[in-house]
Amino acid sequence: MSMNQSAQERTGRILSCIGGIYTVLSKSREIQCYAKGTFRHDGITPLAGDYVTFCLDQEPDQKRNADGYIKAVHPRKNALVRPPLANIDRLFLVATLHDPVYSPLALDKMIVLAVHNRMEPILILNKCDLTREPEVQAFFSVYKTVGCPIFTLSAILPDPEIQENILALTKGVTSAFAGASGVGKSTIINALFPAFDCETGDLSTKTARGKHTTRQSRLFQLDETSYLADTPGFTLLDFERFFFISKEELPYSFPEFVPFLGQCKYTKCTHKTEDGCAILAAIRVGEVSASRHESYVSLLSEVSVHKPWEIKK
Ligand SMILES: Nc1nc2c(ncn2[C@@H]2O[C@H](COP(=O)(O)OP(=O)(O)O)[C@@H](O)[C@H]2O)c(=O)[nH]1
Ligand SMILES: [Mg+2]
Ligand SMILES: [Zn+2]
Repeated sequence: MSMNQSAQERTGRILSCIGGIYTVLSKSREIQCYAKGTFRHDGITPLAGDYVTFCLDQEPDQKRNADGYIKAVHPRKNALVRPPLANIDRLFLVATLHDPVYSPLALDKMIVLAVHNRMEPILILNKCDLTREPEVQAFFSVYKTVGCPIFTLSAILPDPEIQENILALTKGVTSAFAGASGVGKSTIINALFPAFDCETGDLSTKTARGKHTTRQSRLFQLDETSYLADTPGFTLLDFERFFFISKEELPYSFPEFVPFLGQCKYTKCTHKTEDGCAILAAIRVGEVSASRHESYVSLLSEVSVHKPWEIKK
């Protein structure tokens, strides 16, 4: 490679970061970079999933074991602080009716966070082998109004058709899996992507091991345009500290509410109990589920306690 070429700016995507060295994927090559840019003064830390501009060093930095340096982080679609990840398009939310029993409020909060952060939610109800059909139907009837895809499966008894349908949703996007520990995220990922080889197991062994390992995030390239975040899986706790949403924005993060917003009798309707509320009317005709509305009311009181200056974009 000529000197001239090596000074050029290039673009790529960060796959991982270990000890301050970023692995940047650029034109099918993995390049090791350190961070050196004005973005550091703005308090921006490059994350796995970031699109970046980088330069190759004229001479590879032996001491740092790097080939070049990141010069700029491109604007993000979204970013999570824990796990540290940027630019996630689809969030697969895994829930179970047994072992562990899902919490509607926790699941609804995850959906809010996904929608608010421009991640498309996909619901997976796993461990259906442990669940009776009426329970599955009850889950379905609550969540079908949300309008996002819903899959019911048993990860230990893989169904090729369901797998194909889930795989299709990972094409051309960056996906991540979220849900409580033990719901089967790793088992599902392993069934879908055998090359990936996630660690599965019960909670106790994982916790014991977790003490010795740091939480890393890594993007796994599935094909030229598809990526999967390799995280230990994240739960609501990881989101909690970053739950910045105003009470005016909250109803917009319930996708099934959106067609009715603006149709209430009072323009300042909070959709809790007001007369002439279009959301409450939608519940009566089955277009919004009562359980989802209950979660909305709980979340409304939660977000209302944040002072406006605590709400960050
Ligand atoms: N019965 C049943 N067990 C499952 C299913 N999926 C996963 N498991 C088990 O649930 C436990 C936790 O799974 P794991 O994939 O590690 O969960 P994660 O913490 O969400 O990654 C493991 O013992 C799995 O074998 C399922 O569909 N049915
Ligand atoms: Mg796991
Ligand atoms: Zn209303």
